[in-house]
Amino acid sequence: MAQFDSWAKWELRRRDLLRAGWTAVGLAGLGGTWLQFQRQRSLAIRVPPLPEAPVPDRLASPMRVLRDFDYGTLKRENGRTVREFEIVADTAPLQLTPSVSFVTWNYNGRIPGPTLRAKAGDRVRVIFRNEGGHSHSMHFHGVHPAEADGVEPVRHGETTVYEFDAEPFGIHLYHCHIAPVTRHISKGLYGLFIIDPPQPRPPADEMVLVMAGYDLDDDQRNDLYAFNGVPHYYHHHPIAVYQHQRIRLYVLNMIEFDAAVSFHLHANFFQVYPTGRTLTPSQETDILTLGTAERHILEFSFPFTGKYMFHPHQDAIAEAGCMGMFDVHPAKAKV
Ligand SMILES: [Cu+2]
Repeated sequence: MAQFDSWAKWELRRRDLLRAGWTAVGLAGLGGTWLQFQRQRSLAIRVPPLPEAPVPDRLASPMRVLRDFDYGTLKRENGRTVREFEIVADTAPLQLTPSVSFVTWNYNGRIPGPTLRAKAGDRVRVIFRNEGGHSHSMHFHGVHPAEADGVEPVRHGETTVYEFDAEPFGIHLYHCHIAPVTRHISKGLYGLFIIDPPQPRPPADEMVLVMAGYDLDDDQRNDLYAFNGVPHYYHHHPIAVYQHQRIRLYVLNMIEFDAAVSFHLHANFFQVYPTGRTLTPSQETDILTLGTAERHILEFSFPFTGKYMFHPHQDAIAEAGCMGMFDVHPAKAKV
């Protein structure tokens, strides 16, 4: 359980830091109330301990990425709640398979980048520093003025600030927008940007699944694929969940070079909240097709225990790394 212990300590440290930051800026009654509410809600959800598994690389840690949400540092300015995020672009090698090392471009030393999370109407301030060796940027999806659109290059060694209101609620993304954009994205410069609705969604075991591809030889075709950065990871290290408990997936297709892929869940059906823009589902299905940058919220629970695959139904893509499994434990089991 060494990995879980260290992860749990890391998570506790993160919460301590959040709590400390909270007190420091005196946020009682402000956006902090919402954060506190989110935390209390999450206590109603039981999350199985992470399975014992080696961390494949310090750059990518799919089990940590899975349930990690960055709420930023809360500040109060001119009567408004501001969420401040610090993002650094960097370059680093990532071990994709035992025999394949790939030079990534990444945000905050991880792929995908941090899952940034705000509440609709918050002011969002992103302090972006480029240490990557090439020009990069952060382009956010959502509604904002032109100056916050993130299409201007930020040169190596420079810092820029993107500031805008978090609108509209839903599941969005950010990515580098420097040409050739496909290359900057497929090297690893992307992440999720979740804007929660004013009335929070019901409690659930919330997870992030970002599909991506790797073009190893610059021929504009992907050679490997992955959920949350590392090919085949959740296939070899299934995600433990509890039977009968609501699961909420934030799913993003960030695969370049392939026009579209699907997301298919075995032995179950899920409810779809398109782009997270609704509070009621639009359909129930077991397969959903997503173009590049398309993303949706999916909700379901498992009626039976056991192991169940999830993957694109483009099976060559699944077999090249975009494959995962849920391991469903009995509702009252002590895992
Ligand atoms: Cu870039």
